[in-house]
Amino acid sequence: MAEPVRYEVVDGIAVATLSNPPVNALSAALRAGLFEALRRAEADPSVAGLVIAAEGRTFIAGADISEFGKPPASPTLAELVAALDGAAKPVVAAIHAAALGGGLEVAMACSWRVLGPKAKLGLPEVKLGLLPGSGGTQRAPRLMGAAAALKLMVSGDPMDADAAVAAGLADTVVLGDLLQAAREFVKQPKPKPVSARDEGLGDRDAFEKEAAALAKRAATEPQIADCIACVRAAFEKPFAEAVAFEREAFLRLLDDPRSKALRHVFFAEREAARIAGLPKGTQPRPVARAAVLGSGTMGAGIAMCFANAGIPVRVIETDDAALARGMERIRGTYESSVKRGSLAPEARDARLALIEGAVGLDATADADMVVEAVFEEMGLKKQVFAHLDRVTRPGTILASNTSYLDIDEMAAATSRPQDVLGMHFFSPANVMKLLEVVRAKETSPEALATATEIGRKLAKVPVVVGVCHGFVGNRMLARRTQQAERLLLEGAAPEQVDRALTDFGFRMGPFAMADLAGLDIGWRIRRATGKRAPVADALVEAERLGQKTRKGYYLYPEGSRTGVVDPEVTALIRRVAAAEGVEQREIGQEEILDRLVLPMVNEGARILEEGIAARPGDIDVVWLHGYNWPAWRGGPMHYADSIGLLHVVARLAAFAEATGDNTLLPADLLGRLAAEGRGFASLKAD
Ligand code: 3H9
Repeated sequence: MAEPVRYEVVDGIAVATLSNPPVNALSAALRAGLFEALRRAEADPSVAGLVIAAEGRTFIAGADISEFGKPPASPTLAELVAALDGAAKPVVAAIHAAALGGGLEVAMACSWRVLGPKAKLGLPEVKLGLLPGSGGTQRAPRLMGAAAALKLMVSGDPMDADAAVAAGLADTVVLGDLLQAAREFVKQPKPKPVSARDEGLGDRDAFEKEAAALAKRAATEPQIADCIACVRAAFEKPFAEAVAFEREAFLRLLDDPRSKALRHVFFAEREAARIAGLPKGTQPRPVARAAVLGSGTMGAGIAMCFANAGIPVRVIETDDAALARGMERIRGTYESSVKRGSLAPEARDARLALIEGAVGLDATADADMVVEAVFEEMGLKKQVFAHLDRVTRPGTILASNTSYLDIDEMAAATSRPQDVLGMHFFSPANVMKLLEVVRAKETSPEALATATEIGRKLAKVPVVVGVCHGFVGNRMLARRTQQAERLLLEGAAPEQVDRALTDFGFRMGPFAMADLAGLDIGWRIRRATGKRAPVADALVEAERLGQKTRKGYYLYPEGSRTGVVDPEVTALIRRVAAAEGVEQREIGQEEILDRLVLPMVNEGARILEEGIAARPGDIDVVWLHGYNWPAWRGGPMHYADSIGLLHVVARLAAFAEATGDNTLLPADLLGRLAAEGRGFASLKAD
């Protein structure tokens, strides 16, 4: 492998050029190379100073996250930063792109920071449940003032070049030759190190005000509380002591399960973006025009996704009246974004100009991709696919937005099953990030690559899944829904069940969610599939359809979207339980949580066994972006690993025995991993 740091001396100035693809993370080799470059520059009497520059799409993306948890290799980042800070000769960071986390900490230990126009400076550690752990909590406050530095750290978002200079974090933006400009800085007298610029901390009251405003986040996110404590230490402790304090906090956070979960999410998201088993060199097809069939809530939302990404899209309906309603729905959604201030009127106009309405399937003839969002009825879907097969060009991607129907059956209605797949958007489609890309038996690698590539262009997180009822997300959700209903029969109250999940970190529990979505939706699906849910069915039969009828699992007083407990529901549940012959009892919160979550994990294990998902991390990504699973819990499969699979197996087996429900028996894969003392994460290495 090429050396990650190239050292050269030109006209008495040393330049260390970093090259550690893909993002110049501060791996042990990069740290050693940079440390050595500094040593050589310091030792060479003919050298006036050192410029640190980098090649590639980032300056330095930060510490190498994949090294966390491994024994530290010398020089550590802390040693490197201390050496830069204490250098006798001037050191200039020539930052052409993003300098993040440890990357910015390296830059802040230099004498000057010279930026190219595309530079971005940020401390994103909080997003990984961490804080800047190499002096960042001490140097940023000395450069930009403590209050502004705290803001930068807790947001985790980077500043652009001009803003960074205006804030004092960097010295100048250079439009021309960045390296040349950095060399000019070396010729200036060396300023005192940033570590000694205590006067830069600014007003303590302003900092305390900023800290007080963060009280709510600090109570639930330990890294926020630690950021505040470390910046406060900058006022109260000598520099070296404050850095040691920061180090201690960093190491504590590194070991916290919440940070481990967030780091798992970081890698799982990136891994999910790689399609398992795709032949090397597979190229996505260009998609210049799209068509969406149906302009109901889903269809309209999907069409907006294309327009938001700048892709012209035709919305197709069966008649003029339905089309007019659909186009009005789209206009209305954009309009409310403009009213809320989240969309500029010009952007609304540009997006609307990309959406065209048409009646009849023949209007798909010039599309490169068609997404059907018609009624969930197999007969209808097959007719639609057969028609699309006749009118669209060869190679056009034919996608179904079905939530649970068999894509293979739809593909069989065409003469080109290789172009057919599922693109399962989540509601509201223009907001939710998840896109399940469903690979059918004969879907071609090109079609799969095209759908995932388009998913990314639409700002979605695409995850490839296989064909089965409900795919990954809804198949697992069905297990949770089943248990939620069953828990009511056994004596848990709806608010108790909801609280188990909101306490866990979800924004809403299953019953508050059902009331929001409307109870009739599930009821209709159960009717069509011959299933029953005694409590949910009884509520619908009592015309309690949720928020839209102001009563469902809860009661919604006039004008309120927050449900209150309704004694009528308590009585209804009791009646239904008696009719079903289920004895009611007191159920604790811990059991409720386990009954809701562990059967999902079990179903996830079956999904892995069947190859419906390629990796446990893919399942986690589905739940994070499709169902708002709390990121700091890492997703259901990571959560199972974190509590231990032996425990999961024991709990499931006990639930199966107590309820007589054999679907709760631990899946083979789960049992095998637990017996071998392994977790789902170990499957990656298989
Ligand atoms: C830190 O610095 C702690 C210190 O304060 C103290 C330490 C003591 N490490 O996102 P992409 C990989 S904490 C290892 O698709 P983009 C990534 O996994 C760190 N690997 O590209 C992927 O690999 P693969 C603070 C990393 O152009 C590949 O690079 N820094 C790291 O869309 C491409 O990534 C951060 O939190 C890393 N630090 O976005 C920044 N970063 O190809 C985290 C990336 O095998 N990184 N990889 O899947 C990012 O936000 C984005 O990656 C970045 C590029 C914006 C840089």
